[in-house]
Amino acid sequence: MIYAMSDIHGMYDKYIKMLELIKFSDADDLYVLGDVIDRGDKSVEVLFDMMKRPNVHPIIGNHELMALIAIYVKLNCLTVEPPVSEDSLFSNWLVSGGEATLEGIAKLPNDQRLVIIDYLSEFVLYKAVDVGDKTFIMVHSGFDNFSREKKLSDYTVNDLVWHRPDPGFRYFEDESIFVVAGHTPTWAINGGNSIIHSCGNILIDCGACHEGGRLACLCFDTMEEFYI
Ligand SMILES: [Mn+2]
Repeated sequence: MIYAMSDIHGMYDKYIKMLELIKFSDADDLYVLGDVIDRGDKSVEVLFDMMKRPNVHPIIGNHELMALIAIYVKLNCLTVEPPVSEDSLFSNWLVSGGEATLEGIAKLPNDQRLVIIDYLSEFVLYKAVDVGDKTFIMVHSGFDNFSREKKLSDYTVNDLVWHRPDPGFRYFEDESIFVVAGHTPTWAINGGNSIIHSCGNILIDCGACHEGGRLACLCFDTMEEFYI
């Protein structure tokens, strides 16, 4: 079976309970649509579990992007031009929930810190899978600057991780193509905490790290929805 979940946000216990609920096995694949880290206090634990499973496939979210830029700038691997300062990048990540993640990373021995940074660097921008007669395009937030004429590879990382969706907007004419995204919690769209299906959009961030929110998981083979 092929599954997707999103916006785990350091909620390790919910993530593990979900793997148990779906009886996740070596024969399955799980796509994680970004924002694995920040806000919750067990981001490092989630990342270490994901990386030991070759059938868990991470896609980048804005929180991984913020973390990577902040960390690379601190490590002098990346320079930034004014008016963006090193400090503002770092504090921006920290106030966006990065503090808990940084604390988790800081507790690790040096070699393990690098393992985390390497793993975050491997997150891909998007992924498309065919299941039966449907195609699921998975991306953290949806598509900014969308055009039906563009190829998926034409979008920048910022187009893919910061977009706020319009659930009434159909991206692709072909109704067998679905865009699966997280990033915007469902409570901010319709006040609910269940997966939203609308005009070829499937929005699966049900607010795992928010009060009253849930971690959602969707099975593409059966379209069954799971919640913790
Ligand atoms: Mn996000």
